[in-house]
Amino acid sequence: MYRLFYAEGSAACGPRVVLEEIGAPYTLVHTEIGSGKPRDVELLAHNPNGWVPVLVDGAMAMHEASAISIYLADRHPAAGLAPAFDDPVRGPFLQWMVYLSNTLQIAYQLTYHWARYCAGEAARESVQQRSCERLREVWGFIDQAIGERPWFVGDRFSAADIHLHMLSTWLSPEMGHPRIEDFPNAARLAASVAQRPSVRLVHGL
Ligand SMILES: N[C@@H](CCC(=O)N[C@@H](CS)C(=O)NCC(=O)O)C(=O)O
Repeated sequence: MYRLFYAEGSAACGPRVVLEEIGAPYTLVHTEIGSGKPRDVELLAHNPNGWVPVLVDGAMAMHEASAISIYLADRHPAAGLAPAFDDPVRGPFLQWMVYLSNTLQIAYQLTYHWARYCAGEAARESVQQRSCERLREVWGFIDQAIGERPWFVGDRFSAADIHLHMLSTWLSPEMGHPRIEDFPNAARLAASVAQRPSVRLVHGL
């Protein structure tokens, strides 16, 4: 039985969709992640950053949403959520899972965790403005990469589509972010992912 340290609307949603898709039994550990709020002691033992998600699988615990999704997809190949090791699109799959995590997620952090990226309040506006610009640049790059294809990697649905959809739900035009509709290929893909029962359950659609 997997355990997932979880908070609604957080980076834990993607791994939870993966758990739903593979049909493995799991329990959620609902976790406080509000700024300034104390963190669950067990969460901190597994991830001293105090972030969700953390996946616990027996004696193993790991953090990082995209790594958790890859781990789960590889452990349950019958679900077909990751290309096999000898599949020609295995490389691109890993590339996009890492890119979503280390480039697109960071563009959001400049909005939601701006204080991590500047020395003080005086620079807040500049950092958040750059976040909006960066989100437009990175989503534009992803949109071009998707092109006419129905899915992000190869010709089938994968954990990369789940991760991309999750990140599309973080766009906040009220905060100056672009809209997903500004990127028609990404919007089409995210809309397809949003039809899945797993995604409707986790994202409350
Ligand atoms: N690089 C981590 C980032 C996870 C992350 O940013 N989690 C947020 C929720 S979306 C969190 O727990 N934030 C609490 C905090 O920053 O203290 C991942 O991809 O899993």
